[in-house]
Amino acid sequence: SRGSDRCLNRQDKDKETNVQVLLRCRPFSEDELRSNVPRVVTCNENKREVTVMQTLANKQVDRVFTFDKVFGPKAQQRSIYEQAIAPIVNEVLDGFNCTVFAYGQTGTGKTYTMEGGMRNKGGDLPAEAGVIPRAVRHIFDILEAQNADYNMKVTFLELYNEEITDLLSPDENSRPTEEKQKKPITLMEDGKGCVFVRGLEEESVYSVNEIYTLLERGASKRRTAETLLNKRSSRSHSVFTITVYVKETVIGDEELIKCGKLNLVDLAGSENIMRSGAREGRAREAGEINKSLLTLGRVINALVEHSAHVPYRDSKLTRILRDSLGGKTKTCIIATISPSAYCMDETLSTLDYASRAKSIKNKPEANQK
Ligand code: ADP
Ligand code: ZZD
Repeated sequence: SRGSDRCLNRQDKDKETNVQVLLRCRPFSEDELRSNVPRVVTCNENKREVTVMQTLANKQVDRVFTFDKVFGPKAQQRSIYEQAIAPIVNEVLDGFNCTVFAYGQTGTGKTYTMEGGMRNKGGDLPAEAGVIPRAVRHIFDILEAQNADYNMKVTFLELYNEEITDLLSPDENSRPTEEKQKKPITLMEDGKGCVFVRGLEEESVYSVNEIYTLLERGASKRRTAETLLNKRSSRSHSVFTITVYVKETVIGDEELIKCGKLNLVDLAGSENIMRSGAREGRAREAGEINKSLLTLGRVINALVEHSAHVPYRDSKLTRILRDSLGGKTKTCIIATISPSAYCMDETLSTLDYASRAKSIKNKPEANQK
């Protein structure tokens, strides 16, 4: 039904929503403060504006960008969660699929935003906890308060060099021998053209502590991979997915299950896009590393320009997250930047990319079961 896609009726048009784009600028680090690194970025949270101060031929030519929300260097993890992510989690519990992407140059706070740091172990959420642990806690709090009959599953994968690693698969060494054989991870398509990842460890979880144990396993698996290959984390994408099924209490004996999915995506550093374009002739690996990031940019461009062909099939990332770009999922992109003059070129490129993404339209639809 290609034709009907383009010829939307009034009712369909009403359901269209733009991809939400948020901007977060990190604070200067202690090192940067000590060495007096010049600042070129200023944020006006009330006006939702970011300004990059630029001098060209002795003339001040500032560039101003507007986003759906702007978070300056003082913004706390908690306030970003409450203002930007909590409403999304509520939609997941209403049966929608939602995706949050973090996009930006390495070192600008993608992982800090999505995962966060952990200073005070145990007990309550640390102030530095990011979107993932907060979303998990929030979902449990709501379901427990509703006394809901629910089932929750999580998966955590890393995509590096077009290869998927399961961050939750049990340690090879602690497995019984007959199970030691690695499950191959492949992308499969269902009858409706929806892509899913087959062979991933899918863990049912019933408490916040269980999830933390899984996150710890994921974080430690990733650290091992990073040790074996330096810089892997800046070149890889990680996708944490929570799927929630809630049994609806219906009058009569009909049983309804509401299902919602939340994808939390920490993308490879955006500097990898330009680099791979510039060094075409290098090792095949280098090109492959960034295929998913390059294709993501091409998919965004195709959607923005209403091209007839959107190259979703050209990379694993865009196949897995196809529905998040132009599909039925509600999508939010958090673009992260540094305030420093030394990062200005990358910052401008991130701001341009994020601005373009603002005009992508999705048609969110609640899941039916
Ligand atoms: P990325 O994932 O984009 O490469 P990181 O999340 O690793 O970047 O952040 C780089 C460094 O900056 C880390 O030490 C992180 O703790 C710190 N950082 C990033 N954003 C913030 C922030 N908003 N507040 C405080 N520290 C931050
Ligand atoms: N950003 C840290 C992990 C890292 O790169 O190692 S912080 C959060 C989401 C997904 C995976 C891990 C975490 C993280 C954590 C750290 C160490 C052990 C377990 C989990 C975390 C941080 C704050 C609250 C909960 C989890």
